[in-house]
Amino acid sequence: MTLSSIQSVVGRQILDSRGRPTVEVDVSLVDGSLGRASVPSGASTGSFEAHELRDGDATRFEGLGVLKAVSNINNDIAHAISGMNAYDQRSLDNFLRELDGTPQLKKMGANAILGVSIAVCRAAANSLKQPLYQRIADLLQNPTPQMPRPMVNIFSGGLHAGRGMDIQDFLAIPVRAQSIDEAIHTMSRVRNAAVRVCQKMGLPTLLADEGGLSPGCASGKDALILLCKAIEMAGLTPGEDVVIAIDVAAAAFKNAEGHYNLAREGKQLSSAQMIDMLDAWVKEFPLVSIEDGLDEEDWSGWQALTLRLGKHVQLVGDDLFTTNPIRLQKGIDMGVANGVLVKVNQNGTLTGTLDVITMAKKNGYSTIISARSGETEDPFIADLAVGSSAGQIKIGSLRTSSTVSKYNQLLRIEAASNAPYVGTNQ
Ligand code: 2PG
Ligand code: MG
Repeated sequence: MTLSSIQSVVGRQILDSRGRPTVEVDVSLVDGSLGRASVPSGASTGSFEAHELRDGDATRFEGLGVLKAVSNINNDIAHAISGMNAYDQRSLDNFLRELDGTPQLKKMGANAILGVSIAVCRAAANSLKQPLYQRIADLLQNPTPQMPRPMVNIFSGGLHAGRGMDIQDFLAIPVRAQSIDEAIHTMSRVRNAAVRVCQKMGLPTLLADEGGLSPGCASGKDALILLCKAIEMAGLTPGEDVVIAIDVAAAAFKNAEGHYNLAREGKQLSSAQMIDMLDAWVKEFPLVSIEDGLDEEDWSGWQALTLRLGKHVQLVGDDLFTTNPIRLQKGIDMGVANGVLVKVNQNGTLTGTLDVITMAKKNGYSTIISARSGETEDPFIADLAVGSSAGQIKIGSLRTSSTVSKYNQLLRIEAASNAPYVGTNQ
């Protein structure tokens, strides 16, 4: 036992931003340092994500309880990692994977393992009297932490808004801003103007799962027009001050016959027709980033999409890669996509996530640290984005405390650190 040894591990069930149960973990070290972490949860999940262990007891929280995962933390995991050195994150994460013994962490639950992994990282940062982002930078041997550029959800559809629109996310990216503070202000202007545009057009302004609006546009093109209007109404120029990203989340509407079923539009498209549609949007709008433009198993479609648009558009794999090194390697080998969405709970451990970021960067893929549509007030991903110099972060909209907690953490880090904003000189 040394001062940085793990002394206690306590898991509990708390609620996420959708009011569903999730895991929270407290880790304490011999020197008295504490680390707390809670685990996010997706709605449009990729099939190859690490396994979220749910109780399945229909009498409690509609089967979504996480008491089994909590019990795994408080018994097997707490017992097994007691006395381990919290400074050795890689050994700890490897050990947790071995303890589980399944590739998708089905036995302990990725929610159990991830909660412990992040709580240990925080406890170690506290023990070392380091900001969390600096601890992450040290784990990556990254000498230059950097503030990320945010992509901010303005309009939602898909599984985040009762399928009110076929395409899941319409996001704004501030390209003129020179600091996170200015970037957030620019996005706040767009978000507020979006409300005014919707009100003017008689469209609903109630919040979707990630704090964006769900105007229920009949087509993706209509939503892009609406977003450009919001940017203009904010007194900003689309394409100059603010550009656009979308998350198609195509796996959520690919049907059993292999067609992309745009139900709101009443259209069934082939892979090639989807690519034509996305290409047309890129030509007509300042659309610079497309996530999950095709299904997670449509590898040949992805190759064609990358050949067509990959030179000048960021093509991001989320459900496609699921923050999984094997899937990312396949994408690299096949020339598929040029960006990776990074979600800690898709991978299951912090070290595994950092390894995916390293692999992406080595191969020239951009990295976007992303929240899930079910979040807690834990701002961990803000520190992860800065410490890994990921370049970009996707958090949701500028509403609700689970989302705003991350933006606020970025503001705190910017105010207290020398980390330059992405794209500014270092
Ligand atoms: C996504 C995320 C966030 P979810 O698809 O990128 O928008 O959603 O957490 O539901 O997978
Ligand atoms: Mg996505």
